[in-house]
Amino acid sequence: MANTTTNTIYVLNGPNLNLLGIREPETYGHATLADVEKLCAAAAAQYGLTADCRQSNSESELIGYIHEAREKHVAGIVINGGAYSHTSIALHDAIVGVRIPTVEVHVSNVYTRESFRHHSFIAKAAFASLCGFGIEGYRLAISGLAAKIGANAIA
Ligand code: CA2
Repeated sequence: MANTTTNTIYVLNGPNLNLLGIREPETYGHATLADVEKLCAAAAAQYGLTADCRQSNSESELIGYIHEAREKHVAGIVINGGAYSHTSIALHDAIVGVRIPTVEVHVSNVYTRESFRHHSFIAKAAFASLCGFGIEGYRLAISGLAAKIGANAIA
């Protein structure tokens, strides 16, 4: 059977990102996860893509979503792995394993924060990483992903 990719992208948010806008606004801003998902839907639509947004506090569930992306022939992945970015070889391996173009996003500038946030296992598996743009980073990630997969802006 032909392995045709769909026009769906997965936007995956990891642990504690459900708290966006609820606490620590000085670090993460005032926008909520619902705002992020709305932004992603609109940004994806500009390229004729559909953003399927998921959030999980479970490493295992996030790995399941990445595997599901391959089974469903998803065109690309935008992932904010939260703190698992800094710890999870398993997420790294899942992204490498599915061979789907993946962009890493962080809301905050992880390099101006604690040194334990300076390393990302996900970054080694992603074709690009963005941080420090606040939730605008998701729009930039989708735009870059669209270019990578050859999805053009629609009029
Ligand atoms: O800057 C990012 O997007 C992070 O991925 C956010 C993670 C953090 O562990 C990463 O180092 C960088 C944290 C998720 C959000 O956690 C919150 C906790 C309390 C209130 C609001 C958000």
